[in-house]
Amino acid sequence: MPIRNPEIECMSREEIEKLQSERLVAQVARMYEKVECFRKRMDAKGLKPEDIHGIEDLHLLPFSYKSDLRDYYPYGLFAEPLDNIVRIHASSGTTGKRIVVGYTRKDLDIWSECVARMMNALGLDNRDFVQVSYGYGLFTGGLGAHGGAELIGATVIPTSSGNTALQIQTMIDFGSTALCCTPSYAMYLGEEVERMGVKDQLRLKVGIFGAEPWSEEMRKKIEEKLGIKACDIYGLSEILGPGVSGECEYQCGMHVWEDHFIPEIIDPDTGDVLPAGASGELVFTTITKEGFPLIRYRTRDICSLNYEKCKCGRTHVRMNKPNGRTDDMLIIRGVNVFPSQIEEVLLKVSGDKVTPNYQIVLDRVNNTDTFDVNVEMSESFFADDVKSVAALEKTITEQLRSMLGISAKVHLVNPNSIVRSEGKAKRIVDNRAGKM
Ligand code: DLL
Repeated sequence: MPIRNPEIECMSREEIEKLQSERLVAQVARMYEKVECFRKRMDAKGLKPEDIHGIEDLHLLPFSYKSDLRDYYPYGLFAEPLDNIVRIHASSGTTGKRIVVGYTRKDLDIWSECVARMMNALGLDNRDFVQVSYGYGLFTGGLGAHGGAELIGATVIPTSSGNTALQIQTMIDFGSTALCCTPSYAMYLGEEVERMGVKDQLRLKVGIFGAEPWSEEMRKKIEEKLGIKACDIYGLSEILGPGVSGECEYQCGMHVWEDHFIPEIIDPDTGDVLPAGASGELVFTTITKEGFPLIRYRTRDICSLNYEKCKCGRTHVRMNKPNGRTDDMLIIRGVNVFPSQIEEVLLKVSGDKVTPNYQIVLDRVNNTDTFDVNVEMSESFFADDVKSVAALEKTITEQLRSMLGISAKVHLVNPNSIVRSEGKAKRIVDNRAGKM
């Protein structure tokens, strides 16, 4: 498959490190001047920008965290005046407040370039029809994939998510050759295609799926059902959205675009950098971002890095599929959910009608996540009539939907019916393992 930018994508390790060092030094100096949170952390460590000479000094720099985005909400971490910010995206925070990021024009161009590299790596070009079925909006999936597809000159079909029958009709009528969506939605589309018996009417050849963990078994099933090559794409709102890394045609790890992002793997407990190949928490430093740069951002995703040269000829390091997190963030139907957000809704909505005993039950039925929230009623409310119970369930359901952007089935259950734990409360029952 053609390589979009061989001079960059196939650089030697020495060249990559030289470029990263130059960019890191410049980024640190710039952020020290412009971002108060970063300057304070550097000062607390007794560090000045002059102490950073290259990537060999990366480990000296302070970490940054998701909580920083909450503490400096909404624009406090931006490194450019708002006049230069041309786009905002947002994602779930650990509380009701979302995390907010901003892009300059140049940031958007780099983002599109990162996605375009992957699309080209999968053989897509201006003859292709790319159906973008990730959600468009504050979520980065839709507009992120869109920018890359336009840059390679493909014809973009921006269907956004939902309306499955219309998605399939669009694929058939418009001749979509590539599909971008979450893997669970791809699986669902595959099943519907099978049920409708229209697989032979599809022209799809490639799928670009990410935003949530998925297994090799799931990959095989999607490939079979849709008759495509299914490839993994990774990203997070804080760093870039989709395209921080992506698979090439060999599907053996996602190339991290190292001219823009420096990945590290650390021990989540000690913060120590782990040797190449070890599994630990993934940390990113953005070395070209203008609007919302981050140094040593703790992603909470667990994975490892592989520095061996890939069969495709690209030298940029490959990360394996993230296989867990160091925090309690759940990804339900592609949407990030923190149990603390659910707790916040329950406290706000219910007064003394419910107890703080609740349980989130997740499962996977027909390849779609089910999401149930069981909440114990208080003794006094339990005595009330069925109508008021139904009304409260409805209110909690609506509030959760407005907080999280997805629907949960809320069940008010009898007092003392949720099993008590002797240690930490077991708030989450996740039965999805092995069903992906
Ligand atoms: O999910 C960005 C994205 C959109 C990536 C479309 C790929 C495709 P957030 O909503 O901020 O951003 O969620 C980021 O999702 O920290 C991971 O835990 C998880 N995640 C993203 N991609 C993958 C993947 C987007 N390919 C969080 N495999 C990240 C496993 C993934 N987990």
